This record gives sequence, structure tokens and C-alpha cells, in this order.
Amino acid sequence: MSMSSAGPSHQILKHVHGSIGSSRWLMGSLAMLFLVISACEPVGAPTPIGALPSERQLDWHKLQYYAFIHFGPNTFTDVEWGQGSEDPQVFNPTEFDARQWARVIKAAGMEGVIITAKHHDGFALWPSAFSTHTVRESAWKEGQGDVLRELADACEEFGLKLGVYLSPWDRNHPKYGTDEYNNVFKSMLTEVLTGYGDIFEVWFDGANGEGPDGRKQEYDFPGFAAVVREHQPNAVIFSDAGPDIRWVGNERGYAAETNWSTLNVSEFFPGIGGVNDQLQHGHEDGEAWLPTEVNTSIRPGWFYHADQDDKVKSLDRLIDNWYSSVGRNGNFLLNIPVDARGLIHENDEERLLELKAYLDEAFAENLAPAGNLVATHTRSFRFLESFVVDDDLDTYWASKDDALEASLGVEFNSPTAVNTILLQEYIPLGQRVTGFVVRVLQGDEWTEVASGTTIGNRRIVRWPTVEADAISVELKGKAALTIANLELYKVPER
Ligand code: FUL
Repeated sequence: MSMSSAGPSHQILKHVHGSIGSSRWLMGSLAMLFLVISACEPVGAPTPIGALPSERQLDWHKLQYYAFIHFGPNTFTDVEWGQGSEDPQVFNPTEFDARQWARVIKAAGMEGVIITAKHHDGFALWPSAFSTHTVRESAWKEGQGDVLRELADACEEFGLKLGVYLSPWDRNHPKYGTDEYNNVFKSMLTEVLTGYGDIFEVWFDGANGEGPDGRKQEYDFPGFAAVVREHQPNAVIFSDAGPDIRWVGNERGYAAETNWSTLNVSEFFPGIGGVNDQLQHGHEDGEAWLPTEVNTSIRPGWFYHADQDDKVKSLDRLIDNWYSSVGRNGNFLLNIPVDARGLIHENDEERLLELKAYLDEAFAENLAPAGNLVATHTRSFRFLESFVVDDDLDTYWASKDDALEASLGVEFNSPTAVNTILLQEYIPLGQRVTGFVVRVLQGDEWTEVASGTTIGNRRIVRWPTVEADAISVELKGKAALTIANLELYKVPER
């Protein structure tokens, strides 16, 4: 490979590459020298900056893609927002099979499922002792069924995480709009958090409309969160304002390219309107760590409607949503409306499996580890550039404190077709990168192929395929840079 051309990144690579001698003796001596020099340097980790993720948030950041299920009386009455006055007998799936859901969700490569245990109509998918509008009052299994129980069992069998959506807005409950309702809601929450095993996420919708007789309710969100913390301390809580995970500000399935995991949360509350743009981007230097979850539906509606059977999103659209969520510092929550039989519809299943096949092919081979990793410099031997390809997110490359710009590169042994990079910061120390430029070396020429702003937990960028001799990423940040993972792929071009 020719390494003689001009260009800043190239000089960087050349410099670093050139320091790796050919003889073993030289290599050994250099390594010794490196260790001695490194031992004289401060080798500590960079100082954390700004808001930091909690342990439960870090666990959540390891996820990527999971299912949302909207199911309830609306599935049978063909509406999106039930009135709450529906006869509970309408809820009567004819072929209900939670194992089919779990099988499809698992085969789709998803890691878990969040179900509407109670939507705005107030109908509970479990036989709650605090309501008379539940599966117990339905025609299904003559009132003996429990959707949550069957789903929890199926999740355990198939190795899926279970989450619950409980709408505080309740258009049925007789106590809604009175002081007692917040306690009713906490009791119902307690039932689902104590009776169905581990819950990984609790999803609070911000909608706050009128209940029976036009009554309004002020929700005790801090009290609801306290119930979650008491019974499921590892579960993350989602809402417009967290406290753990934030809405991404749209339901189309897109995070913004600039996406800070931090937000000035004291200005926010669940159900706040008119801040979608801020939710989409977050706030640089925001006061709390509050990363984005990107929710959208595989169909136009959240609930099943037979006339949408031919309106399942295209594979290209789902691929775009996947890159625009998982690849833009978010997790992807894709809704699959279970149908009136109580099954995931064949059309949705087919599309989910197509997406899985695409992702399997696209990410089958990480091209980075086979190359030679280089960097403008490393902080010390505890933060080597090779740590970005070691499959361990707890080890990372870091720059020195005074180096707010640095480059990482991969030199291939022979020209390699590449069109995608995946980057991950070491987020336990905060989100630091403010900009990056990706360049490829072809012969003597360095060409910019991609650029971006934030990285955070995970950023994926694609460009038209090039045969590259080497690739470099120039990074800029607001404090010493940390990169825990760098992957390179040739994904199918569509
Ligand atoms: C919204 C709700 O009003 C919709 O019905 C749906 O559940 C969606 C995911 O959240 O706020």
C-alpha cells in the first residue's frame, strides 16, 4: 500500500504506521520503550464530563431493537383511541397465541417486547383487582385469560425481555379525575410489576385527556416512578421527560443526526407539547442523561386494522428507520399490531424476517479487526487503539486531555470494499464527540466519504462502496476523546 500522499489524516497514519518497525527486535525494543514512557505518563482514565448514564441506562444502551405491541378492545372495534365505554365482551381473540408473537419477535432479531397492558380506554390486559374493565370481564376464555401472564411465560421461554405500557390517561375508570385515581394507578402498576417477573422498561405515555364525564386528572408521575423503582429497580422508565429514557419527538422512526443523550430535563414533563425538535436533538451539556428511544409502527396505525394489511412499511423504509434509530444514538421500538385473531399477521411477519435477513447479511463481517489499527496518539497503554476492535465495550481508546482532535484509522492488508462505519463512544464517561470526518485512502488519494456531529452510544454512517487501502476517522470533542468500538462493513447497497 502506498502511504506517500499528502493529507492530514494520511500523515497521521503514515506517522503511526511508520513507527511500527519490521524486525522483531525493533518491535520488542519499541514496545519496551513504549511501556517505560507510558509508565511515566498519567495513565488514568479521562475525567467524566457532564451528565452520566446510570447502571440501568447503561444496560438499556446495550439493547438495539425490540417490539411494541398494541392490543386491546381497539383491535376489535377498529379504532385507535377507544372511548372506555366499549363493552369488554368485544375483546375476544379467536386464536390467541403469545408464543407465536414471541417466536416471530425472536426470529426477527428483536430483544424484547413492550405491550400496552392498559391503553387510554382503560381496559387491562390482566385481571386487575382495581378495575372492572379487564380481560376478566371479556368474552375471551370466558374471563379466565391473562394476556400478560401468557406473554410473560412466552418471553421467558424464548429469551425475550418484557416491558409494559400503562397509560395514566384512563377513559373508563370511575375514579379518574379524583384524588384517589393516582393511588388506583399505582396499585395497578404494582400488580404488573410484581406478578410477571422481570420488567425491563415501563412506558408512560404523556397523553392526558378527559376521563368519564369530562373529568381531568393531574398525574403523580414522581409517585409512579417511585413505585417502579421499588418493585423493579433495574427497569428503565420512558416518557417525554424520562427519568431514564426520552421520546425522540416524532413517531416516524427517525432520530436526528445530531443527537445528544443529555437534556435540560427540569424544563420538561411527560405530555409537554411543542418541544419535539428539542427531544429529537437533546441538549448539548444538558443536565441529565436521557437518551432517545425511537418508536414507530410497522403499519400506519398503532392498533390492528384489517384495511391496513396491505400498508405494511416497505423493507427499504424499515431499513431506513433501523439506521436512523440504532445508528443515530437511539434504540428502535417497532410496533407490530396484533390482529383480531390474537396473532402477528403474516404480512408483518414476512417483512420483519426480510429486515432480519438484510441485517444478518449487512453485519455478517466486521472488516476492521483484520486491518492494522492506527491512531494519532493514545492516552497511554491502558487506552490503546486496538481496544476499539476487541469486542469489549469496557475497554476503549482515549486521547490525551489536551488533544481534543485526534484520528483513528484502519489500514487494510489489501484493497477492501467498504461503505459503512459503526462508532461507539465510551459513554460511562459522558458524551464527548462533537464532530467526525471519515476518509478513505485509494492509492495516493484521501477522499472524504462521510461526516457527522454526535456519536454517543452508537453511530452508523453509510456511503457509496469504495475499494479502500485504508480508512481514517478524524474526531473532535469537548474533552479527551474516547472510542470503545469501531466496526467497518460492506452492507448491501439498495
Ligand atoms: C401515543 C398514544 O396516544 C397512541 O395511541 C400510541 O399508544 C402511541 C405509541 O403513543 O401517545
